[in-house]
Amino acid sequence: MSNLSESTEVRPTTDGFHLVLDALKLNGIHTIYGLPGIPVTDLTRMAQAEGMRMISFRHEQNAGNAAAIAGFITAKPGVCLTVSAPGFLNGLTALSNATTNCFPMILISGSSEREIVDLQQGDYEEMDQLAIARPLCKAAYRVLHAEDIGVGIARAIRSAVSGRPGGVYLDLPAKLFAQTMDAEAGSASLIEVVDPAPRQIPAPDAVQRALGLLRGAKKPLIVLGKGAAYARADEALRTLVEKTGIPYLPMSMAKGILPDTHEQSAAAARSFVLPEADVVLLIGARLNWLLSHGKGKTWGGANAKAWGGQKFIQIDISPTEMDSNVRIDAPLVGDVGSCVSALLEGIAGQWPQPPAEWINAIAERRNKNIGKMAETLAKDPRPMNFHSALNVVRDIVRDNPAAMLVNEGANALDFTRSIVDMYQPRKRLDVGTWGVMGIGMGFAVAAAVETGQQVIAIEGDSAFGFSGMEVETICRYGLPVCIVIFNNNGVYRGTDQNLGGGSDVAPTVFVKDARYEKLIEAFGGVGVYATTPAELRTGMEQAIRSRKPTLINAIIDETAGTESGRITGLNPAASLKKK
Ligand code: OXT
Ligand code: ADP
Ligand code: MG
Repeated sequence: MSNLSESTEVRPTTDGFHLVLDALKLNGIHTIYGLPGIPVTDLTRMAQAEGMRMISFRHEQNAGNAAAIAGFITAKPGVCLTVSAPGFLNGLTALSNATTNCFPMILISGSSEREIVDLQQGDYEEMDQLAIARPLCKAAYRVLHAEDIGVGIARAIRSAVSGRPGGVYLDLPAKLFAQTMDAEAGSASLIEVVDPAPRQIPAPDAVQRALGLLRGAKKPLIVLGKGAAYARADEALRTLVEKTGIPYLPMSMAKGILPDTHEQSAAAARSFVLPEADVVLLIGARLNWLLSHGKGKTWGGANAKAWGGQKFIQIDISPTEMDSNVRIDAPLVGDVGSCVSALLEGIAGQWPQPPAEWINAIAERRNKNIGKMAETLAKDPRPMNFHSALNVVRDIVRDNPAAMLVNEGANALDFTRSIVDMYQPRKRLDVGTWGVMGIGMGFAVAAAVETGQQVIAIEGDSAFGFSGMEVETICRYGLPVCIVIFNNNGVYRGTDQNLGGGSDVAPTVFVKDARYEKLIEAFGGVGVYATTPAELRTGMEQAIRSRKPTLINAIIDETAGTESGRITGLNPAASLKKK
């Protein structure tokens, strides 16, 4: 009897949908950025029903960018959810960009049925997504059975955040979601990942080698990269800089680890310190194009050869980063926190401060540049230019140091980077390693959602166009985002001519005097048209006071920009001109 009653007892079941959500929640992931459609519409509904935050976008690329930067901001993988084939492809640029920038992110995409896809029988949105994603991310997995969902999510999380962080693809075919299994067994199959990003302690001899090199330096320099910002070793980094007295250069997204106003910042003497330094300690910064690959004119060129060139110490979690461009004399492989702590232990006693000539020479150069900049910023030209507009943004950020600053464009990017000081770590979010346009609104949404802080997005008018429709998303969720479009009527500037003399405008030129502010008004946000710094200031102050979604169309002199901003020389035609 009792056997019979046991066998007929109806035990609760769970399904693929809920296992995915439960696995994410179990690992502290409570927000999904994405876009609904077959086969994930119900997953988005159920996510809300289960108490998760489902931020729904207008285009998957922006949802992907949001997830990627959420990963950078929180050091947990940001999750993006897309539909099959086209939705997946739309998310892929962001996944790839996340991997390039070492941001932890998981792109979860629904996909069509394996049996049909593999025989290429023309399923709805058919595509072999796993194969396409694999070369573009750090790891790619597919789950076919409900009981493997826990393992799939655990592997995705670990892959995204351990070692060098990056993007992970998780392929979930439509059929998986409707699979059911015993609820208790389902719950037991989930994995709460223990220590997903283990510390990586550097070898003691590597620490001694690095200290030896640093101790002997006459012109030492520290370069802080976004890996240092990501590592959240802010106090240790500050102590290292201040205790050693070594000047430091922050890469773009490392600005604010120490306040840009710190007296040891060499940012305003960049082109002086790079070729002059004799020992450079790179902390979470790669010697890629942004650092001229560690060689050539930027680093002393022919002169460097004469005195033997710079010696490099590099702290990085990825061992294969060493020697990627030039010899690394003292590789220090480990996480930034552990490596910097180990260095600090080694310098616990007396540490020789850098020679006064080096410090004074940097100060002289820095003060000269800052003085020159102050003169330029004090001007009030009509029409407004990048400098006079950024003078306002600079004040606003100084007065609101906790605000998140999103920044993209060419001139709008480069001028903002050098003019707007940052005061706190991980506040500046920008185009990163690829110099990619289109991160703006996705980053802005995630910055607001993840931190609750005011977001200020400084956007070139071209840059904004890549993700502009997300102003509706910003209004829908009522996010405290103040978008400022630096409107100079085009890509780089608005004055190019059609070289063929035809009636089409030049490829870089947009509609003149476009009224971008009306875009946000369509969705109930606040639009501001600003032609003077005073109008810009009032608009930004009101946006911050009200925390209302605001778009300020800041009209900038259309002749003010230069081709590609500060990287003109990378245009192929620049080398033609030299010949
Ligand atoms: O030492 P020197 O004397 O040299 O001076 C330096 C510092 O010492 C000094 N400085 C200071 N002075 C005084 N005070 C302070 N506080 C201070 N701080 C610094 O200032 C100078 C400069 O300092 P910086 O910036 O540190 O040094 P430098 O030499 O510039 O650094 C070198 C780099 C390489 C590290 C730096 O330049 C950098 O980080 N650059 C990033 C560049 C980048 O990524 N650009 C974006 C890409 S451009 C292009 O690709 C664009 N596209 C094509 C496209 C893209 N990207 N993506 C996609 C998906 N499709 C297409 C497009 C379409 S940009 C673009 C749109 C452009 O149009 P918009 O309308 O959007 O924008 P506008 O141009 O505004 O019109
Ligand atoms: P930037 O563009 O600011 O110069 P990069 O993106 O080029 O910075 O470099 C970031 C580096 O930081 C990458 O090589 C990455 O492996 C490394 N990194 C990321 N997180 C950590 C960490 N926690 N500890 C050590 N290195 C890290
Ligand atoms: Mg422009």
